[in-house]
Amino acid sequence: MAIHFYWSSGSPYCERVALALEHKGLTYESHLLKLDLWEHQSPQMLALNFRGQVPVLRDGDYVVFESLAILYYLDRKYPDPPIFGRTPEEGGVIMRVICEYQSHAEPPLRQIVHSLLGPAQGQPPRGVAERLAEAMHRVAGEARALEQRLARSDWVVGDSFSAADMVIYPHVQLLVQALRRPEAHELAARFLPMQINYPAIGRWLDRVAALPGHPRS
Ligand SMILES: N[C@@H](CCC(=O)N[C@@H](CS)C(=O)NCC(=O)O)C(=O)O
Repeated sequence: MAIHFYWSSGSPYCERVALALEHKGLTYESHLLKLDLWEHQSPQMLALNFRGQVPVLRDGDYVVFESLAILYYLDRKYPDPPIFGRTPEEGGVIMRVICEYQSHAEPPLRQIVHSLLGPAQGQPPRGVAERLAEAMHRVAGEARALEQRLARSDWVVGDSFSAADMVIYPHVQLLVQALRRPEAHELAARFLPMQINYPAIGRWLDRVAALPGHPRS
């Protein structure tokens, strides 16, 4: 039974799943959907995910969406190599780090990325700029914790590439891309260059970028 992966270009959530599929060496059929043509909202896609979002994974008759749920399913179904740890304790830490990331880092990070790379790009108005500075402050604090982890190990948790790396990496990559825009110059000052402010995160970004599973087309 074939695995079908429905995804869109530039989506950090889809990249999580691509990283997991490649890391596990799974064979799958790739279905690249064009969001600007509303292909993710076609009747066929809405039948798979009523929310009309990607990523979606179909494995035989089984359908799962929500990127984290897909990672979990893949790990239960195809456990080797594991991405949620080799022991319950390691699994607990991986899930904790993912939950912490989703609670504390992802919302302000998405705010920044959306503002700089979303439909209303350009120099933000004053009130928005203040909110972005506050978001950047929160992201920088969370990044310090990540920097400490990565200064001790090549990977976010333990000594191998895990679901924690897969969840966090695509957003950090997108953040760096957003902060390199000229209008983000001031906002980026405490984050870039990575080699100076967050050298271990910078090396980790290169390490993950060298792995297969970064859909770019
Ligand atoms: N929480 C979801 C987020 C998925 C998501 O936001 N997907 C975006 C692409 S990055 C999407 O499908 N957007 C189209 C839409 O919402 O209409 C996950 O983790 O899978």
